[in-house]
Amino acid sequence: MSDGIENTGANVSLQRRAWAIRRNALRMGEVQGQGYIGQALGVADVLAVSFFHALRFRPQDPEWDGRDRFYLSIGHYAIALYAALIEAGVLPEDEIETYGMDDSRMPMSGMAAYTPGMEITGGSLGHGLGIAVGAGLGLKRKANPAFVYNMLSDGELGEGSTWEAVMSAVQWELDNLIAIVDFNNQQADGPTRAALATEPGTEAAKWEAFGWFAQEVDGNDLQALVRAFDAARAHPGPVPRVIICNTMMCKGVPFLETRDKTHFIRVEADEWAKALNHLDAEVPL
Ligand SMILES: Cc1ncc(C[n+]2csc(CCOP(=O)(O)OP(=O)(O)O)c2C)c(N)n1
Ligand SMILES: [Mg+2]
Repeated sequence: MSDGIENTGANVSLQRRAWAIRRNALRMGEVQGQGYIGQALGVADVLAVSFFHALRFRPQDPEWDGRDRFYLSIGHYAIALYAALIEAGVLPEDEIETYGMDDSRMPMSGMAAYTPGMEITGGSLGHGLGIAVGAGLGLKRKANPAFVYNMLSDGELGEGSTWEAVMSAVQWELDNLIAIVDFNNQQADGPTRAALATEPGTEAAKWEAFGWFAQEVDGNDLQALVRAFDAARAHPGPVPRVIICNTMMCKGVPFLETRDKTHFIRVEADEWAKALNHLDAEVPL
């Protein structure tokens, strides 16, 4: 491999990567009997494309200076990122059984100091994009060509600090910044649009109005995601880029997809096996 192209996805399909991410997340959820499983299942396709198509990184050297940064704003999505980092070989699979336990490297809310590949501590929502703006600016000043990806949630669009970061990124012409919004239309107490709508206009139009190159895609369609991630990286203008990913909470496990409250799920002991069996019934090549 040439220097820098370090993602390991060449011979494994993205379908298989997404399947493995869902499976790893379910196994972690089972350790605690509960967790942010709906988010992990929903965003698995976005993470598969991020880690196994878009990002340049070295699994054995997570702090390589040339890596693309992946900043997870949403600390409660840590289970999803661990699932991807395990599949990427940054974290070992046998640590799944420590998930959420004392002294684990995989606490339930993401902590940068604990976990290789967890670049920021994102539990207090609304700060990830601002941190990414600072990192993007720093990389440019050091002439480091790496990109900064920030995964944030639709709930974070209700935070004023997110929109300060949106404006700053344009001011600083951060063409190395790619925001990924997991728009599952859910937040802690119900539908996002009911809590604080970021419309009028489509979500993409809002970001465009601020000067971003914006795309809106089905976040559970791997091919659409590949196209959007490629276009985000290749866009020629001196502007930051956003991909708004419309995802479905609990995607891939039908009996969870239809649950009413999915922000934090408690799953009965026998249902974990049911969920895993459902995934295992059809293993993508
Ligand atoms: C600044 C801040 N306010 C409130 C919370 C509590 N909180 C944790 S997750 C969450 C929901 C945020 O929306 P979103 O991330 O879209 O939720 P999800 O899609 O995961 O249900 C809230 C309000 C927090 N972590 N940080
Ligand atoms: Mg949400």
